[in-house]
Amino acid sequence: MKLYDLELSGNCYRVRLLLSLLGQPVQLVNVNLGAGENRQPWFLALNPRGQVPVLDDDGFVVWDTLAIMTYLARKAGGEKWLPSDPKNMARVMQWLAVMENETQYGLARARVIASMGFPGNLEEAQKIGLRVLGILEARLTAHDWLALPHCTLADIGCFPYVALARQGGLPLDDYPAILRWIARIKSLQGYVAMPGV
Ligand SMILES: N[C@@H](CCC(=O)N[C@@H](CS)C(=O)NCC(=O)O)C(=O)O
Repeated sequence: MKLYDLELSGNCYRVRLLLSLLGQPVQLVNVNLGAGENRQPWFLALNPRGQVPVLDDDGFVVWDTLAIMTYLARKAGGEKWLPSDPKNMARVMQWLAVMENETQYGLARARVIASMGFPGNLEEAQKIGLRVLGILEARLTAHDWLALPHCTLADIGCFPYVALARQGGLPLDDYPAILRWIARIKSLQGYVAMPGV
């Protein structure tokens, strides 16, 4: 498998982490966004959105972390990461909706504005970030994992931008349940880190 990747991207990190937890070897191909490689015709042929990550599994090309994680979980993860039982699948999907929305528009956006000089409304992003941290803290105070009694795609999906929240000016000191959950993820067999996590 080949992953078109960027080391500092939390979106790409989700996929690298899942691949490692699944024990799947991968060849990483760094895409230089700063040099506009993602806007070159060869890359747009892989992903018309011009974004990383993109996975190429022996000629099967899929883009977007949600789609890639779904593919990998169902291909190599049995019933563990994204169960096929309707209720348990829905339990995982509702937290993946949080990954797609609040963690992205709150935590991830605050990070790129505060730490990487991207334009945008930091206060607005932090407000959304604080709201999602509150939701996660409440859930994780009562449960070890977000969706099911074990780690699933829901946890791996939400993890990167929560663990990087400090870079968006949102330290996690007041979120003990989130900190315990981060430690739990870090102790999983096959865990790999990224800079800042
Ligand atoms: N929803 C997409 C978001 C991917 C995304 O925003 N990737 C960023 C890097 S973190 C990117 O490639 N940005 C370049 C661009 O949009 O031009 C996913 O989950 O894969």
